[in-house]
Amino acid sequence: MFNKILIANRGEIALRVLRAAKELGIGTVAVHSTADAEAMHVRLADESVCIGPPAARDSYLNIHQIVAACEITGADAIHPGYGFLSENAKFAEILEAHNITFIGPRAEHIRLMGDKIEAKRTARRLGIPVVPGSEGAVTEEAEAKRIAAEIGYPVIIKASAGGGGRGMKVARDEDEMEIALHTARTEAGAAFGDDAVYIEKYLEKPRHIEVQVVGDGVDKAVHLGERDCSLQRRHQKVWEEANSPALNTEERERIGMICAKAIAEMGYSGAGTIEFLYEDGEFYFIEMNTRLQVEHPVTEAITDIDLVNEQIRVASGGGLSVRQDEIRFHGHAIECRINAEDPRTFVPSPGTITHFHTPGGVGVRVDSGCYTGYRIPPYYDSLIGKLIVHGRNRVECLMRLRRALDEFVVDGINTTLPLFQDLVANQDIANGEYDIHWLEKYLAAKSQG
Ligand code: MV4
Repeated sequence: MFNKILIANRGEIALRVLRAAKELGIGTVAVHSTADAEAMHVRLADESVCIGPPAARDSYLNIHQIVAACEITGADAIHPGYGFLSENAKFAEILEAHNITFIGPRAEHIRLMGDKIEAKRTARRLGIPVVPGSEGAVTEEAEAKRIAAEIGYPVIIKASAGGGGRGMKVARDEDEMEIALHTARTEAGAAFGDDAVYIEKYLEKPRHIEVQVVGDGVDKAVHLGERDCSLQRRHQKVWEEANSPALNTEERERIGMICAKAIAEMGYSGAGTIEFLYEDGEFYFIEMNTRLQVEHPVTEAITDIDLVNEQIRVASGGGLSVRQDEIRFHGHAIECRINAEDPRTFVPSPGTITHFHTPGGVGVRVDSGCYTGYRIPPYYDSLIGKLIVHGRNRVECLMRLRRALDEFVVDGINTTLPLFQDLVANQDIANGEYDIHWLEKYLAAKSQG
């Protein structure tokens, strides 16, 4: 096991990793920018190192500073959290060269999944169902039109170096193809320095359902069920739940086993998420994330498995703590992402929290680095905390969520808490009847009055 873990992140996820390390008796090193000197993760860590000015590229993305902090403190492993350096294959390689363990998958798997065309090719080869479309990159208009005619319009053109919604263009008929292909390639080249694009059948009303997996890096892997993350705004998840209200037990086990088998066959190490679009009873692979995700706590709630503990175990060579046949899914969990933003306009709202009171009681978890008097710096994303609620079933979970939201107090700044008050009162949400477009339509209707 490791002696000391350096946490190359900030905010609630730095705290989350710190807690897992502490339970394992492992020492912790926080790194922080000058803007985060007063942050909770810095206070709670055994040691801390200031790694640079506020701008992320000079601090949380500054590989040399982070490696130096590791060498100064004698940390033998780094947990990257999510975002920042968590899916940077180069970073994983540099750490390996310095004999520091990257708590995450091997660089080859990070790189593979970062290339969406290669990721899809790999998924198909491993028996994961994918969206119908081009086999690889498409450059010529004639070829694009031939593929689109074969799979049928509408189609979507995606950047191979994109992901998470960046660099996508829809073509509804052959006339739209020329502009869509040209625009997609030009934008991909400008944004990612790689103009490779691919084509898929455009699914009109899917849900976003993702499967949590953990591999031992050799030949074993488990799935921890799925999360439904369909409620998004501008490709930012807002509300996530496990299980998906759309799936039955048979579908859950079938897609879960397909994913676990594929991950075992790859020899994938650590936690990962396989993302699908789900429509009319069918799963379609779109991407794989090779990191711990923001919404991982809903999976923890329904499985009782500590995902960060598993990541650390696997990275240190200890293998998985559970076999598939030992994993049980119980009850229902929902996560609300509380952002420091205006609940109507979503304009960021940094500043000082004058009063911070979190809900508690049965089935309630709050992951947040905030406290009364904390000043939210304007330099980073606006996530200030996550409210995760668990119940024996979805109805109980929703009741509990309404109660927990009522207890939550964040004064001094705007937050998205009022949005969740609205959502828990909504009939479509109560019925679990929503797709990836539901939230944007709901918000548009609300702003119309
Ligand atoms: C799609 C799609 C429809 N058809 N692919 C957006 C994020 C990226 N991960 C994939 N995305 C989409 N891919 C096909 N073939 C619709 C989306 C999409 C979306 C997906 C998940 C959650 C919210 C979304 C919002 C708009 C579009």
